[in-house]
Amino acid sequence: MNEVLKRLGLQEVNSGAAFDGWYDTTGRVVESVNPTTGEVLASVRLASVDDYEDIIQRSQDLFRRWRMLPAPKRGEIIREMGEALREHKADLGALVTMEVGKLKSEGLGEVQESIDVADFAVGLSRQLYGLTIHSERAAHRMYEQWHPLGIVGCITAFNFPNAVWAWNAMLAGVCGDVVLWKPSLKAPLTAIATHMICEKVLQKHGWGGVFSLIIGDDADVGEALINDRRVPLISATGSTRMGRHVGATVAKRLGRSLLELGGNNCVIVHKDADLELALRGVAFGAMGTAGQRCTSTRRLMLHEDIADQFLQRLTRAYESVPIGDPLVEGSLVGPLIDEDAVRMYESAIKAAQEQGAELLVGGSRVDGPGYFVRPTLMKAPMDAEIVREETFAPILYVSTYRDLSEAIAIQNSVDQGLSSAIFTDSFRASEQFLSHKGSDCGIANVNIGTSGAEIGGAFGGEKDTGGGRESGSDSWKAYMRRQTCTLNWGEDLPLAQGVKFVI
Ligand code: UN1
Repeated sequence: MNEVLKRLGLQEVNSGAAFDGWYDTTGRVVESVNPTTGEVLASVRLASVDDYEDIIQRSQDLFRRWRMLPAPKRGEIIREMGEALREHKADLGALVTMEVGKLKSEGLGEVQESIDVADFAVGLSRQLYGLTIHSERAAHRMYEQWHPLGIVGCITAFNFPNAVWAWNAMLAGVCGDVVLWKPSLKAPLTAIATHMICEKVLQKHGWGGVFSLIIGDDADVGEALINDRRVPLISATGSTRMGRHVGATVAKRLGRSLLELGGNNCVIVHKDADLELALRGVAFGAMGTAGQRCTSTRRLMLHEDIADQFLQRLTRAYESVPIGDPLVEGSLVGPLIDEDAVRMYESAIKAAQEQGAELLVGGSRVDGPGYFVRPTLMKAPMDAEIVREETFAPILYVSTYRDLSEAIAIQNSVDQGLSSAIFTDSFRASEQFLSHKGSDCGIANVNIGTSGAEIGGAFGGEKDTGGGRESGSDSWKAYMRRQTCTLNWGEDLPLAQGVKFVI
C-alpha cells in the first residue's frame, strides 16, 4: 500500500463506522480509486443501519455530557485538533490529491482551510453570545442565550472531502453538539484519515465519539439519518437534486437542515476591467479543480468592447494549460472524479452543441489512464437548457453583452445562486453589481473570481443552492438553539401589551 496511506493509519480494507473506536462493519466493500491512475488506493467495508443505530444511541448519551463542558474548554480541544491537522497537513493534503485528483497545492489548501476553521472556532468558543434587550415592563430584564442543539448529521460531497466536514464539525463542536459524519462514497479514505487525526485528540481528553463516522449507502444509512428525529440538524453539501430530497425529508419531521448545494456561477468582465486580472480569475475559477467546485465558474459574460480580445487570450490559456498528474508540480488541471463524471462532461458538450453552442476549445477526453478531460470553452446562448444546469466539469459557456443591467439579469436568470463576480475598474459598475438590484447570489466578488472563498465569511447561496450558511461570520448560530429569557425582579406581575388579568 502507498506510504502516505500507511502513515495516516489506513488499511487495505477499512471499517466504515467509528464512535470512540472502530466497528466491525459487515456491509459491501467499496473501493476508493485514484482518479489519476484508475488504481485502487484502499477499500472500505460499509456500515449498516444497526451500526448507525448504535452510534446514535451512544451519541445521545455523550451529548448530554459534552454540552456541560464549558465552551472555551471545548475550544481548547478543537485548538489541539488544529495542531494535529497542521502536523499531518502534508500527508492529508497528498491523500486528498490521490483520492479526488486535486492539484497538490489544492490538496494542501483544503487541509489549510480545515486548520483555519479550527482556529476560527477556538476564538468563537469565547464568543457564543446573545443580545440583551430592553423590556417594556418595569423591573424586567430580557436576554437571548444560545444552547447546543444535539446530534448534527453532516453529509459531505467528494469534492471537499476534508474541509467541508471541518466547517461543520469545528463549529458544532465548540457549540456543544456532537457530529456524525456521513462522507461521500467517492472519498471515504480522506474521511477516515481525518476522523482518526481528530479522534485521537478527543480520546486523549476522554471525549472519544464527539465526532463519529458512518460510511454507508444513501438508501439505508442515509435515509435513516435524514429521517431521524433524534438528529435535530442535518447539514448537507452536494447536488441540488440530493438537497431537495434531504431538505424535504428533514422538513417533514420539522427538523432543521443546512444546505449548501449546486452553483452555476457567472463572471462578468466589464469594458473597463483589468483584463490580465480577469484572465487569471476566470482561468482559475473555470479550469481549477477541473471545474469540480460548487463555486467553479461555469458562465462568462463579456462586454462587447473587450470580448474579442479577451476571448483570444482566454482561448490561448485554454489551449496551453498543462493537464496531468496533480501530484506533479506544474500540472494545472487534474482528472475528473470518475467515469460517470467523464460521461456527464461529454453529454453536456453534446447537448450544448445541439442547443446552439459553438465549441471553441477542448471538448474531449484525454487518452490514457485516469479520468482526464480537456477544459472546454463554448460560445453559448445563455438561455440554453444545458447552460442553466450545473455540470461538475471544466466547461465554460461564454456570451457577450452591451448593457451591464442586461448582464446582471442574465447572471441572475438561473435557478442556482451560489457565487458571482465582476471584473471592473468602475466604481459605478461595481456598486451596481453589489446593490439590491445586483447579484442575487450568496457570494458576490469584485476583481476576484467565483471560487476560493476564505473561511471568515459566511459561505453558501440562495435559491436552488439551498440558503444555508457555513463556516465564518455568524454561521455558528445554525448549530445552536436560541432561547429568549425574560426575568422579573420586581414585586408586580405586569403583562406585556398592557393586558389586564386581575384575579
Ligand atoms: C465546495 O465546492 O463545496 O470557495 C466548497 C471555495 C472553497 C469551498 C468550496 N473555499 O471554492
